[in-house]
Amino acid sequence: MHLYNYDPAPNPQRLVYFMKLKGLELPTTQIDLGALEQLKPEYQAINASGTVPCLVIDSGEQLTEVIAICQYLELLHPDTPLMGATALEKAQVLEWDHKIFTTLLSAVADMLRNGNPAFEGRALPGPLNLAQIPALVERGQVRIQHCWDVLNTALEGKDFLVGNSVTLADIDLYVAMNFAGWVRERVPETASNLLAFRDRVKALLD
Ligand SMILES: N[C@@H](CCC(=O)N[C@@H](CS)C(=O)NCC(=O)O)C(=O)O
Repeated sequence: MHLYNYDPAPNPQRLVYFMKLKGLELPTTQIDLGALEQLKPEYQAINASGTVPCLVIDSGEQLTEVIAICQYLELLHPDTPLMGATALEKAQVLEWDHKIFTTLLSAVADMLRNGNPAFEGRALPGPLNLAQIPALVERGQVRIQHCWDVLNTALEGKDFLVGNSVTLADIDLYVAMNFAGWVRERVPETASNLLAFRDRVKALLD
């Protein structure tokens, strides 16, 4: 197995933390997104979508979505389950993973990629050279504020999003909260459950 990743970027970070909690290490090549190595033909021959992470398994097949890579590693290494223990917990981890990806993480990405000149002509990851849409910056801000409310309520009386121990859902939320800092969107002081959650998960992950 070989992993292509870029540890500082948010989606790769979800996987880095997942593997850290599992105690897993894989041979890894860093694809430097800052140097646009993901756009080079050498990497596109490995992963045509030009995104990281990408896990190439021994058969030569690839997995290019964090959720699929985590699921694969969870099944191969079921000790220290990070994707739920019961049928309901497993479904809840997927539910939160999808929700966080499509709401908070996507809103932060919209703000970053549509507002920062570094992403001109590359407003979405991948091979399409799409123009920025400045209105998505303001929309992203509104979406993020809404997410803080929803997540703060979801964490009322709970240490973790699902069950009684840390899961991929918590990793996703922690990474997305830090990613929001990239666009200077801070969790409001009133969102006390969310702030306590961040400290709790940070102590486990960092
Ligand atoms: N669907 C992918 C998303 C991966 C993704 O968007 N990765 C970003 C880094 S956070 C990327 O590769 N960006 C490349 C680019 O901006 O060209 C997943 O969940 O793994």
